[in-house]
Amino acid sequence: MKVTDITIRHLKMRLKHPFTTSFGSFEDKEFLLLQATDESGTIGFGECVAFDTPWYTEETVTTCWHMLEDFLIPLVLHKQISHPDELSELFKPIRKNNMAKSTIDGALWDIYAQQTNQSLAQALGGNKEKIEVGISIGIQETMEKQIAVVDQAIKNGYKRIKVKIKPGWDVDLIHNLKKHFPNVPLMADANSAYTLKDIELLKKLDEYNLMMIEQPLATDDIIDHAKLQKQMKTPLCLDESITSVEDARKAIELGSCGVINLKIGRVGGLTEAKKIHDLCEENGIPVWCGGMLEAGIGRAHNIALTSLSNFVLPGDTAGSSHYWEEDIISPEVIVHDGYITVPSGIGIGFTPNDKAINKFTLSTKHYQ
Ligand code: OSB
Ligand code: MG
Repeated sequence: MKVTDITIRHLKMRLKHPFTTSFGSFEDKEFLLLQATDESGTIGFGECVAFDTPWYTEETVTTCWHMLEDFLIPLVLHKQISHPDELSELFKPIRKNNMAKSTIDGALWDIYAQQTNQSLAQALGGNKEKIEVGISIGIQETMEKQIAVVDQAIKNGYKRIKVKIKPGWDVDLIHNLKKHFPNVPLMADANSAYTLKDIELLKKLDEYNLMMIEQPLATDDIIDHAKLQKQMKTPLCLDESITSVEDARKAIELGSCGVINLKIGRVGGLTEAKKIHDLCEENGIPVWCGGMLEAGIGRAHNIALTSLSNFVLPGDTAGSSHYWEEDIISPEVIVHDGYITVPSGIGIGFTPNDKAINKFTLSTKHYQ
């Protein structure tokens, strides 16, 4: 393939419910949508998962647009590329900026799948017909509200419940949830809100038989996580700390975690995500697919990735209607009894909804 045209759109979509984590709240999702056309006219889409604030990682909508426009798009336009894996070599001179890189990687994997007449899931080597779905629930204003929201999610059939914790909203929360829902697969995500000074508090969580505790310590740490893991029986799951297959290798070697949350954007694209998946599989580390409050294109890519064999735990890719009044793909992502069917149509298996995309677009720019 040879990409001849790229369009970047900046979209803003209102979340149905604000989403609150230990680091802040989201009411809207602003993001970039990249459309790449190759010389034969095949069109692929990539969704940039970066937020408009640098709270989760350092990248934002604006830094991604800058990296794409000034560095990444010029490396790709009019180049002969036979497989999206080649992007890792092309992008090597550019440090980090994984979410920006992943935006192009996603569009090229979409084109590649279409040109080889496969679904994106097949192109990636996935073999599941359906995937198990969990849900990530933000911090609520009161315990009553939190219990009610968890109750509703269980009734909606989600296969595991993840709640967000932060100092002052942790042991008591988990205690209450376990009391109300003793048999529900439950986990907690701290988004780096603690340090090793909190070890006694974190060890209290060991009593509750959580499936795992996600990213309790610093965003770039694997050393302290290894120390903590040695003192806890609950598996730790790394999210923010894993940005590459090298990070994953080191974390596994050190014993920093028992589980890895894989996010395509955080690791720089589907090619790197596959490498991490394979490494974890070889080492007996289960993975699951994390979420970035994606709109439909990003959601479709997550579903395709989750069809790989070592995604053995339910992920955070919930249905479109959990987040949006209207999504930007047709059909929307639907959850049935806690499962999403992996589409078998070629490419991502969902059609971008031009009308919805236009409605949510704030600005557009073309590159040739
Ligand atoms: O840490 O996984 C996270 C949302 C925003 C930023 C970070 C995270 C999350 C989620 C929500 O947990 C996942 C989703 O529903 O898309
Ligand atoms: Mg997380």
